[in-house]
Amino acid sequence: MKHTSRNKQGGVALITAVLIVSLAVIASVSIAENYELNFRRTVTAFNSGQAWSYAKGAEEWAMAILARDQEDSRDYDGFDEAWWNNNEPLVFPLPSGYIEGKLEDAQGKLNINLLKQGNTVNNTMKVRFERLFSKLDISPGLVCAIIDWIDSDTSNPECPEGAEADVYSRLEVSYLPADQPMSDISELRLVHGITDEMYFKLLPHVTALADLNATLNINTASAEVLETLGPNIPQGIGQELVEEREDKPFKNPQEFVNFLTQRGLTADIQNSPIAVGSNHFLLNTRCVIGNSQVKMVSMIYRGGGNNLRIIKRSQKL
Ligand SMILES: [Ca+2]
Ligand SMILES: [Ca+2]
Repeated sequence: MKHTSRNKQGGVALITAVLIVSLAVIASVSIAENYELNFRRTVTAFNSGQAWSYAKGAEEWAMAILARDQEDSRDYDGFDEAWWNNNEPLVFPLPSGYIEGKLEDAQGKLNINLLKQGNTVNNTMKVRFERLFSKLDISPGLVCAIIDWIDSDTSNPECPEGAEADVYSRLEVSYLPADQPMSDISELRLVHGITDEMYFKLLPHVTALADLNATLNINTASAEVLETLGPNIPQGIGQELVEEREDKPFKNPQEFVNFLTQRGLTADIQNSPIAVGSNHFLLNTRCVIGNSQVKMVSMIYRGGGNNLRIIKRSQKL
């Protein structure tokens, strides 16, 4: 009996021992997995922290280039200058990764926020947008919907294709228009009537800058945008202008006017002037370290006297 009991006790002890060993194995595996996970998390956090630091460093680099450009040539900003790299990013190797940066002019596009001038519609800008929309096979009436999106009025559509709050509130997923200037061009996707296809067609030619003094730079504007700057500018003239400025950037707006005059064309730039330089540049940065990637867009403001600063920064997916 005692023998049986001893055997039983021995059996229990053995089972307990096996259980303890099993628990210890499970615990150690779990600790190892957690350690591995935490280690990987720490490495990722470290790498992405480093990538952010490099991306911020790229801003300093871009501002130095723009400062030098200002010192070298105060009279214009064009594609023959050092800040422009043919729309290609400059790539720099890093320990276990790389960083790339691309600078572009933010003033080479039609600014949606200029469609309003105080409380009234800027008709010169409205007509430019309508011309652009027609060129891109988008209904020019939709310019009204954009004006309604940014104007403070909440109930009177600008034209039949316009849209104020009541239109948005009747949508399946309803929302309200901003009724104020756009803070980012991506808001255009929310404007009633603008499809994704239209948005991506418009994106190379339109922007949303808060600074209403940011005048269109004709040295970086697209052929399509250049053709919106006067009535009846035939298709092809924009491309001619783009080719002409390649070797000889415009040094003043009058050179552009003269180009049109020589071809019997006119520019309507009185109420919304054009410029040959820029104060706003976009830096697109991508930094890859190990498995971490940081993509950032920084808006650089360059005022007079080497006054350079970042005025907007957003992370891209
Ligand atoms: Ca310049
Ligand atoms: Ca409105």
